[in-house]
Amino acid sequence: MNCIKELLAARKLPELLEFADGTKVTADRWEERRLEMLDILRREEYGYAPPAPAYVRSEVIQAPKADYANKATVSYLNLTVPTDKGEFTFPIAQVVPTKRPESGKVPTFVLINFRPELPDKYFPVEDIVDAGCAVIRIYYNDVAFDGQDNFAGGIASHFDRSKYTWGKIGMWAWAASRAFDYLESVDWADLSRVAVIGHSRLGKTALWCAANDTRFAMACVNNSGCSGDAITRDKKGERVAQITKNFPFWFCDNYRKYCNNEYGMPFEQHFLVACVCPRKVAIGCALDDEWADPESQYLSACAASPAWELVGKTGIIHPDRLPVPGDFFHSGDVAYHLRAGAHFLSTEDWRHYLTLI
Ligand code: GTR
Repeated sequence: MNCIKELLAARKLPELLEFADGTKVTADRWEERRLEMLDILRREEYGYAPPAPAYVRSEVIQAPKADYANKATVSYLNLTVPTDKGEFTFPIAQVVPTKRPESGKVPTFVLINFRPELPDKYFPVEDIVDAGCAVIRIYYNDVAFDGQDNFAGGIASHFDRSKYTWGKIGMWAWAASRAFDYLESVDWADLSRVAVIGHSRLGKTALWCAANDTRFAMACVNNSGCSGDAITRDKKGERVAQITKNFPFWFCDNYRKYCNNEYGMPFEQHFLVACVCPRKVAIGCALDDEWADPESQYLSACAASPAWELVGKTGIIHPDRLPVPGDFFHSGDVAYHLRAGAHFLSTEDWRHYLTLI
């Protein structure tokens, strides 16, 4: 029996390795296909974002200070970017391990988080610096308010909606890319090992960010579920109808067309996962997170994997069965883990991501 193949066939997914005109995708044309899928996802789901700004200016607002038994240096900065309507500024926190290798450069996470506090239940600072990694933390409401404000505040108010149709997921993702712009100006970040990480709606954001911005070596996508990593067709828990009713401002207006019409979508969420190929994706799931649906997340990792195989990398390497809590499939470029417990970005999840960066 070929268990996973059968489960995938039942979802009747649109072809990953076929161009919209039906032509088969070959290894040398993978990038072309990736850009085609990104365009579909921008048009139908997340909206179009402005291009990268001409500059990112940084200003220290709280000078570097040793903390966490002096294992980390913590500072706070403002990042400022030009927009269509003047400059826009948002704060970041920066945590750099005091002990660094001879090169002085360390792998770095860009964490888009729900709260500005440090430490935070989703931000285990000591575990991260003990693993030799740095973090740039963005507090998402500093970029765009997570609520219905008719795009009147934050970065949204700096661009015309007739020009850019982006929803809030797109805005938070765009800000994470600005953090990468800033990293290009520091001497301590290993730019070949920068991961973007987020949980839940911010897991969707991390995945969308890495799909668009090829400078990120890895996306750590924690419990992202609906409109993130999970296959939408026949998904359990949250569906397009609920997410677009409760959070219409996360997406572009087109996405609403697919309420109760998932089979009409000319795309699926494994397209989004595959847009990170040939770089790494780490998908983290929780057993009790039925709203996200770990099975649909796993199937998505499996369905996206042929992209990596096409270009000579490895997709998810897994047994031919559904995962059980404690499973982690980390030997391929598409990594997946399932832990016990509820919807959360736990230190246990972080430990997986820290081994993968
Ligand atoms: C839920 C939402 C999910 C997920 C979650 C979160 O209410 O339905 O898609 O994003 O919020 O971000 O915590």
